[in-house]
Amino acid sequence: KDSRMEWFREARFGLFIHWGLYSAAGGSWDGKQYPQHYAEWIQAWAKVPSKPYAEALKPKFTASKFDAHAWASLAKEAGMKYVIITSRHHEGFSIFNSQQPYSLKNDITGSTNISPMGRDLYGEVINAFRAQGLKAGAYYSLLDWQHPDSYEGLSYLNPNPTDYKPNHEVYKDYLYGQVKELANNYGGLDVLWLDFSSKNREGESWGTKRILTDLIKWQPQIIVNNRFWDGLENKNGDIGTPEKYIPPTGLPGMDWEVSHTMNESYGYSAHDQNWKSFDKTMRLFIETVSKGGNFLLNVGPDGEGAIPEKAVMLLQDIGQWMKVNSEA
Ligand code: FUL
Repeated sequence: KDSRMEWFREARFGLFIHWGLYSAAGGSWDGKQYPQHYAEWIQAWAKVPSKPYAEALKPKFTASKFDAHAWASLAKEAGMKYVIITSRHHEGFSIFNSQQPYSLKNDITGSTNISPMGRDLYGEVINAFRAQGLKAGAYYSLLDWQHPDSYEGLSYLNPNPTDYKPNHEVYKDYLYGQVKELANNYGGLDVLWLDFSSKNREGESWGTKRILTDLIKWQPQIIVNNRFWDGLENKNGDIGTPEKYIPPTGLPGMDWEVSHTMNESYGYSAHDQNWKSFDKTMRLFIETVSKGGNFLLNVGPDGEGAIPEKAVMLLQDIGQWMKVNSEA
């Protein structure tokens, strides 16, 4: 385990990217603004079934301004050592080109893969960051709001026909198949960041044993976070993942990483303008690192793939600070 954790313990600083259909909604639905926190939950906040959700947002999720190399340079210049990007969030739409059978139960037009034609946005990000020498990992949601065989969640919005009984085995195979693709089709996977199992949804609900047993064969160096309930070698995963919160005494006996947002939300929200100052961000960063954790700082690009200007500026300022303060 120590050898797997080596780079992570040195890394200290990473980039979290939340990017999916929700990014194209920008925190509003039908002209109504929803709370700043967690704009990637807009489908749940606005109670939108998957079909109209996908129909409204797919055309807006163009990635027309997206430049993977620019993102990677921005992160590298800021002193970051790794990236974690949402391959698929709770909404159930993937930015990687999955070959897994997807559900069209909700009459979703076309595929649940949302990369624009001919592209694989997840792959572009992973390759660009790895090319710059950064480690790269996938955030992958265990919850799925569109799959007919997933567990509860938003299924009340996408009711199955009354004679349909969800078969969770089908869903487990789907998870297994997608993780297999992420681990094998992109030249490497340094972290699998699963999100999340709740009470009464322990590892075996997701088919943990099978996934983890094979995952370590596919990627012997992989690090898995603790939101799967059962982790590799450690009941609670390789890394603890406090969210927008720094535990006062760190997480004794465990490697960990705090994810923090620059404004309030992880996913892009046009009306969330509550940006943290450079000073505030650095205080959080330094506090985290001084307590033994890594700082995973989030950006939420919009549906065109533009990172908000304020976020870009903050990363550039951090880069300046790093240059002045690094030992090298
Ligand atoms: C949470 C998710 O529900 C949020 O949307 C976000 O991805 C955060 C990092 O993890 O559990």
